[in-house]
Amino acid sequence: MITSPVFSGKRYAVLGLARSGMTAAESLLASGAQVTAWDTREEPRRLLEGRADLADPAVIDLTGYAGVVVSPGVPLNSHPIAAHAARFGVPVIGDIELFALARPNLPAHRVVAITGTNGKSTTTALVHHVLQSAALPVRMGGNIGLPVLGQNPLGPGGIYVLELSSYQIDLTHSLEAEVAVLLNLTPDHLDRYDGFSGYAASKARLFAMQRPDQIAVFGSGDAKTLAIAQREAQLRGRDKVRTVDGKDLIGLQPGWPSLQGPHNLQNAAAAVAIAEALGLSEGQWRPALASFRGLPHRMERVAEAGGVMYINDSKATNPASTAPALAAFPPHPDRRIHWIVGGLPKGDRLDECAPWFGNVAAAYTIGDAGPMYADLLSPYMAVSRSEMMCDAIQQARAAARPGDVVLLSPACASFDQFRDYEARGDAFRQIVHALIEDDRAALAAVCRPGETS
Ligand code: UMA
Ligand code: ADP
Repeated sequence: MITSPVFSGKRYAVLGLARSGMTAAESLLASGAQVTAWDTREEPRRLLEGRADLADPAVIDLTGYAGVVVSPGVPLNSHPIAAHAARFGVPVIGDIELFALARPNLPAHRVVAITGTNGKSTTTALVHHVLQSAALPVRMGGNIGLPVLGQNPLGPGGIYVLELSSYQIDLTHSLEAEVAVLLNLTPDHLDRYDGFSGYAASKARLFAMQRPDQIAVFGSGDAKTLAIAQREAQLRGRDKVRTVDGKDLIGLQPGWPSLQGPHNLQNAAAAVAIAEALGLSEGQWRPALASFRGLPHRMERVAEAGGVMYINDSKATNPASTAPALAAFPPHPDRRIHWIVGGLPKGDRLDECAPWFGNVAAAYTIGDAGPMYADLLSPYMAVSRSEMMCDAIQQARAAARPGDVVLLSPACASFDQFRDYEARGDAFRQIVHALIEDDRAALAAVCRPGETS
């Protein structure tokens, strides 16, 4: 666990006690801070009983508090905590800001901070893999699911690779990342921001926090990202700003089994720029791109049966992240895509996917977005209004011929039918395996009554 003497004797409030909040509370307590903690759920509160004061920071007197540590999942735009803390002049921060404050007391190290609408986890895991393959001391944390304060601190020369969501950046004020990265920007999380511009401005703050001598890396696939890159080049000089398109790596890409598709070219190009900014040579990063083994739920090949490939891309939670999945299988007489799409929609269009509709043999629509997507897609392809994942997979399996691909790439959030994208991907994997193995008990366990045909 990362702790710091700078927190000792100070008073902090912690709102939200899931992964990041609970780790922050534990780190503050271990650092000798006084902690007032709260979660609307009773269960995590109980874990801190006797060690922290249990009270809701949104209603208590915050006089004398050094900060309110808020979890990324607490919507700052609608929750009363922001206005309440402002009344007492107390900063609203997150676990990444605590890490930033702890940095001066850690052994000399560097930080790589990676953000973007899509590709953050893949790029973060890839950079971690590249640095580890070069035998550098490295830790991976942040939005990828591993709170950074829960990591053991590195010795001198270490590198922390952090995946940062816009929510986390909003709660961070002083992170000077030696290398900061923005992969891309497309509309997402619009319930939390004042439009697309508000969301983009949140991401851009990662660079405003850097010192002018630090390196910024940008993807070049969209105008919003390029505009931020241009502004940073004016502010800190072109030699500190790298814009990557991956064209120089196209020839190498066939040798990367887990980095296929144009989106992964962008991720790999960013990873190479980061590696080089950190002083690695081509001899160090090149073999690591080939040995990288992807992450679950991102174009994950879960099974091949009867010549049909089953692919779990549950992490594709918006149309821009589904588009590269459809593009990854160009039309071929012996390979057609059976596309399972839908969930909790982020909008009412699939524009980013439209250029690749020709690659799809049939769509199987599920979840809240199902009826809307069925109407939208039926002029372009055969559509089954499947509603439920079990039915969608069974119908796709029945229609698929050897060589075809059954692809779950929902373009939507998962919360209408599943706990999160991981639960949705796990369900896909379990149903596929149960069907292939003809395991009726396993199938009944995942599919609710009436869901299987
Ligand atoms: N809560 C309250 N009161 C409220 C609202 C919420 O008490 O009014 C409580 C909830 O009961 C919950 C906590 O606050 O216990 C909120 O927790 P959280 O949702 O922030 O969950 P964590 O486990 O701390 O996970 C967070 C990130 N979650 C979100 O951004 C929603 C995780 O990103 C991240 O991996 C983790 O910190 C570690 O850094 C997940 C995510 O979905 C993967 N991120 C979004 C995305 O990738 O699209 C941004
Ligand atoms: P994030 O952590 O930003 O959500 P992931 O690496 O987990 O990103 O990938 C999420 C989804 O986005 C995957 O389904 C993948 O197909 C797609 N994706 C990955 N990288 C990119 C990219 N650079 N551009 C667009 N889509 C991408």
